[in-house]
Amino acid sequence: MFKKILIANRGEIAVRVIKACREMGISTVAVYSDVDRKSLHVQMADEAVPIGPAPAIESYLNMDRIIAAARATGAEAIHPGYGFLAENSDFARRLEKEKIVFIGPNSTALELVGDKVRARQTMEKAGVPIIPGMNSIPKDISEYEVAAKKLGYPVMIKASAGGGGKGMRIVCSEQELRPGLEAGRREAKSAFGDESVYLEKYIEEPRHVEFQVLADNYGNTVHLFERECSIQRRHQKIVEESPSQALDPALRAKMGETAKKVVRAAGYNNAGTVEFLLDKNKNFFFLEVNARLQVEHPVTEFCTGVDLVRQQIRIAAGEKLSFSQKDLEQRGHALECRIYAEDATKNFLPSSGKILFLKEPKGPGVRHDCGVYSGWEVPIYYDPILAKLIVWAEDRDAACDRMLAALNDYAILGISTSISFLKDVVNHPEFRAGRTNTGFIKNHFENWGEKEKSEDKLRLALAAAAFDSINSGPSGKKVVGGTQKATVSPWQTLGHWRLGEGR
Ligand code: MV4
Repeated sequence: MFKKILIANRGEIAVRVIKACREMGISTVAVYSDVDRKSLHVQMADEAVPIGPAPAIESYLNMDRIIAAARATGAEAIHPGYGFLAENSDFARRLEKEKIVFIGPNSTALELVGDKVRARQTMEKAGVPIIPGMNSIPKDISEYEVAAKKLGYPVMIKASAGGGGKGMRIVCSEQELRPGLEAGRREAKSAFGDESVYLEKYIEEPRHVEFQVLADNYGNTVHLFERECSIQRRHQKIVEESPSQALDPALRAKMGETAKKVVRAAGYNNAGTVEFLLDKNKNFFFLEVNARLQVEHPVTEFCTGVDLVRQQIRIAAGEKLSFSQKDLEQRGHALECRIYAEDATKNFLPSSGKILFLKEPKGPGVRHDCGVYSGWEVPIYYDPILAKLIVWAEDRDAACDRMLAALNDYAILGISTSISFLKDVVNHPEFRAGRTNTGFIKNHFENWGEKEKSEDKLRLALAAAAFDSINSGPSGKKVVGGTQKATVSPWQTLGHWRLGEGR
């Protein structure tokens, strides 16, 4: 086993990896940019190395600086977290040459799954269902026209080097195809440095269901069931859960076996996620492989009891999987809400500034994966995720109740967060009924920000009144024996008030 690991990331995921290392008796090296000098991951690691200025391209994406930091500290392996260099096959290949272990898949598999068209070819050959569409990049526009006509409109333009929704567009008619392709190519060229685009049949309001997989270096492969991630806004996931309401045991087994087939066909190892789209008739199609530990991995950890980061590290150290498929089962129901520093009433604009107060929810079945602390300043340079709130309960209804109670018990002051928006999502009757698909936010929360803004003034007035009544005795609570109890800060007894979100 490794003695020392460098974590090439920041925020809640760096903290998550550090915690796994501590449990395993592995020392940790954090890296940090100039604006992250006081960040939680830096404080928690055994050692910390500065790697450059705030812009990610000069720090967290700077391979030379990160490799130099590993050399200088004697770290034998690097955990990339998610984002940044996590799915960069050049980085994985460089580490292979440098004899530093990349805690992730081998560079060849990483390269294959990063090329969507090649991945489609490979999966089709392996007998994995793929969305009807093109399996090569044509030279001539006329070939796109022929393909689109054959597929039938609407079709979707996707970038071969894309993924996660970047560079996608829907085309509803032949007239839109040419301008769509031109714009799509331009976008792909500037975003990925590769203008290759291809067409797929457009699947309307699908569900996004993904399977967690683990593969060791000896050909042993397991799946750890699914996560449903249909609640998204502009390809940003908001709420994730396991199990999915859309699967029955037979479909789950079939998709799980298909996910393992994907892993084997790609020569993939370590942890990964196989994404599927599920259409209205419950047909499923392979979409892509996410070759990293995902943000939403804790819902799988809750339902299976497997620590995915520990497994990643064990596999990277050359150990065999210590369990097989029959040892795994899904228990109960888990939900995750992503806590973003953003203002839902200002079109979800990122919010930066100092966190003046943080009260984290606690309790049975509540997990808070947090990358921030009270007094810390949120920088503008990176993904605005602050923390994740994950709950587990015996069934979905109980998990929703637990999530709402935890969100109500959660206070972050000084910056705007997505907490109030999340409460309304989890409380929505369609969500409670399990009727989620990728159109959920657009269909039910289009004008949420405007409505929220107008209700805010009323809330402030009510909060002021609550303050007042607290100062004259805890509101709604009997004062025992006629003597007044010590004043309770409203932040300790916080219900569903929202105050001080930077407005
Ligand atoms: C699609 C699709 C419908 N039809 N492909 C989005 C993320 C990326 N991994 C692929 N994605 C999709 N691909 C076809 N042929 C729907 C999505 C999709 C989606 C699309 C619009 C709005 C939200 C979405 C959420 C998940 C998936």
